[in-house]
Amino acid sequence: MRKIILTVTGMLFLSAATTAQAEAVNGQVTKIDEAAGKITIKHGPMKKFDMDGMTMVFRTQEPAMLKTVKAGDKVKFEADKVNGQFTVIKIQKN
Ligand SMILES: [Cu+2]
Repeated sequence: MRKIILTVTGMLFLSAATTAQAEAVNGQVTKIDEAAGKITIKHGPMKKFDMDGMTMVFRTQEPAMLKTVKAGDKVKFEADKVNGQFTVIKIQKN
């Protein structure tokens, strides 16, 4: 019984680690449109969306995010689909 509990704990830990890793995506900002609250990012593969690397436009959850980065910055970001649109949830300069 003890062995089973340890195994389950290990699996939970692994799946949590995998999820966190899949969410942090590397990219480079190519354009910022503060008025529209949008950001264009050349991003690496995003497992979460089964998407290869590409350059695309994201909405932002908070427009204030756009003041923390500029075109040309290499970033790490997290994205989600909000109301069917790809949206940056978190972004951080590398
Ligand atoms: Cu994409």
